[in-house]
Amino acid sequence: MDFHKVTSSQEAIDIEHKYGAHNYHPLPVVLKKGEGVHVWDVEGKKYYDFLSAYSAVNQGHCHPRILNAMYEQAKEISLTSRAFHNDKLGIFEKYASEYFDLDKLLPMNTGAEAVETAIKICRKWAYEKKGIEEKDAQIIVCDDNFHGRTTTIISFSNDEDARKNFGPYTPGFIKIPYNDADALEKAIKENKNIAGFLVEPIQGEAGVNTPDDDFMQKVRSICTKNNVLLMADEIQTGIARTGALLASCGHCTCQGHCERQSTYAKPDMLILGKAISGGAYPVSAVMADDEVMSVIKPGQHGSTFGGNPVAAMVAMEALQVVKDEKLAQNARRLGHKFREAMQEFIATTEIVDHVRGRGLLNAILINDSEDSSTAWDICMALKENGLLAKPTHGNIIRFAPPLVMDEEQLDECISIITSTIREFEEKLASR
Ligand code: IF1
Repeated sequence: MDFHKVTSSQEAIDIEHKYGAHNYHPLPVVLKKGEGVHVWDVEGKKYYDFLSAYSAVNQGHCHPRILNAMYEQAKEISLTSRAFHNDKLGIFEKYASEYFDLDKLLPMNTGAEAVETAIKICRKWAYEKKGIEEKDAQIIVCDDNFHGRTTTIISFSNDEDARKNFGPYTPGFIKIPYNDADALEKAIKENKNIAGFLVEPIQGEAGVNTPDDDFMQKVRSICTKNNVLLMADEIQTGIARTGALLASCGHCTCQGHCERQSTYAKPDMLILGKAISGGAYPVSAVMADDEVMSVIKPGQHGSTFGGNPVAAMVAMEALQVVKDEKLAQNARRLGHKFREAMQEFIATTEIVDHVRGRGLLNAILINDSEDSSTAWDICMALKENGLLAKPTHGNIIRFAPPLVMDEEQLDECISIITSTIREFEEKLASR
């Protein structure tokens, strides 16, 4: 069937505006093709992708091994539902269990579904294993969190855009400041019904809010001491993005010479999504040891697509690519280089306040108010100069290229970013 093909970016934008819900405000660029660190728009203009679909495309666009895994499985059988077994799910579960050193995996599709799954398991564990009275379980979360957009998840968000007029909200959550282990200890001491602590090892949407190096280690020991489940949302920070396999656990693929190995903590529940599939197919998962995962019995949780054979094969190949191509090591090395180069540049400009991040999850803070259009305007100028990035929360620009980037490409991108901001600053000064 020959469906209509758009002949211009503007036509695509117009059709989307007329027939699509307006739940996003994208940069005015229409992408048609992706390969590795590059994407092309409808008119054939080439860009460096510095967002990687919010860290889903860590392995690069259209990775041949991942695409092949998807095609080879899809032409055998794509979906069985869990009413029957399929010949790939168990293989994936075993592969992931050995890869992340946790006994079991519960497969879902989107990140929010995996976060919801973790919340349900945590509550069930609290009632059936910890002995908290049913319906009294409380889960501690952090200010400025982002864990997805379902009704329960936005119930504990403090982002008014994400939660306003979506009530009534789900109860059972207590908020503490991010990067504050003492506040966690205090909240647990003050409430006997604490079931778990849900946390991003680095807060992506909050603007790559990077905690103290020992934050996760501290919360690990507090949770252990108080029999509280540590739930690490690694949907955006996981799969080598921050220069280790996981931002919160020491199982990085550098075989132990990771400079931060000792500060890491292994979560009781590991929540994965996005790059677990290299962005080729929706795959997410919750992983936990038997003591926790055993609370889920047949018929108590599930999903039509969760654990389908295509998801299984795509995820295994995507995870194997991370190891074979040493993406964690590459992200760590190039991330240091990126932040050093940006620090040098920042010393020569008024418009950028600082750079922060780990591995290839970084952000710059623009010296302007949150509601100014400066960050957006800089991203528009970057787009003109062949690099795509998007502001998060007003005056912060997140920089997260695919982890397959090489040094020469990074040097070119650093040059595009610094020259664009320089140009932008000069234009501002001449007004
Ligand atoms: C959007 C943000 C990023 C996530 C973490 C769970 C999820 C996400 C740490 C849910 C998803 C995406 C969602 C997407 C934009 C993007 C995002 F800006 F929304 F906050 F990355 F920072 N935990 N993040 O980052 O996973 O259900 O989307 O598969 O909703 O606009 P999902």
